[in-house]
Amino acid sequence: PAPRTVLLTGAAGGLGTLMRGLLPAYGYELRLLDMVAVETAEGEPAAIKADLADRAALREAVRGVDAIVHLAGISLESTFEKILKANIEGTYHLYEAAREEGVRRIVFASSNHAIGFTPRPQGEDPLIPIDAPRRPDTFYGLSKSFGEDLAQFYWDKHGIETVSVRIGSCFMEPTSVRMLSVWMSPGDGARLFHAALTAPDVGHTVVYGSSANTRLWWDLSSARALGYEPQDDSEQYAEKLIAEQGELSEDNPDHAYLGGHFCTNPPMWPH
Ligand code: NAI
Ligand code: 15L
Repeated sequence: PAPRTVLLTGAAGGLGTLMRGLLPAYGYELRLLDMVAVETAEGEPAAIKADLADRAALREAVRGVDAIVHLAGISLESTFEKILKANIEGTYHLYEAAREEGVRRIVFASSNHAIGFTPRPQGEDPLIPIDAPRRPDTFYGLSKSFGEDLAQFYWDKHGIETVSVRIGSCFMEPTSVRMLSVWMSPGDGARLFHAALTAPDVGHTVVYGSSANTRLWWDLSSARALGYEPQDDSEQYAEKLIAEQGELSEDNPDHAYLGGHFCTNPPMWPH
């Protein structure tokens, strides 16, 4: 049966806030978790305030849910020590809680930065396939690479299914020329998470997470195979962004790779 009760970790964050608004329309009953207080709207359930380091709290949080959408973690570059605790150990703790409580499906927020040092397609180059070798561009990207391996391991060893979504940039609008290629509209994000929650027999499936952008860099076929049908295209923002910022020049090291500026000058998590 399709999952109904879903634990959403990272519910206070940017993507968590967008998905809290959009996923209930698909019939999900969300349980919210974050280490910081979640400012819930009227009608939303009170959130669980817990750190991914708190095994007992995680076990209680996952008890009885049909699936987990795992967004919590450090979402930009940070020190290795902080990434280790939040993203590597934290994701392990969540999978252990899922195993102990019998949760069978997880949607893992991976990132394009797991393959950030992949040269971006230029001109007529083919789209980047989903089985391109991983080339993390940061400790952050390295933690997403670990998360994908962890997901594979929990499928092979414990039969817990995961869809790892290598999200591009999910924000209300694209704000850079690079984002024209990797943008995922919030509406498409919800469509993709819904497909990842409901597609049968996913085992561990890795997909790119973006809209059907005209300037797309990667192959969406593994996402489409789950039933994902993107409805949006960033192209409507192209003229304005290119007028403001100029086209990506091929000799600019910041734009030579899929991960863009994360390869050279990654934005740091503020906490
Ligand atoms: P965000 O930084 O706005 O939100 C992350 C949330 O996780 C925060 O509310 C934070 O309090 C919580 N969190 C951090 N460490 C935690 C811990 N140890 N225990 C419990 N909660 C903790 O990030 P955003 O943009 O909402 O991204 C959500 C997820 O999606 C992240 O895992 C990020 O790496 C991933 N992602 C997001 C992309 C995007 O375009 N927004 C692109 C690629 C990946
Ligand atoms: C990510 O992984 C970050 O979490 C998000 O904030 C964006 O910076 C995104 O990648 C991106 O590549 O634009």
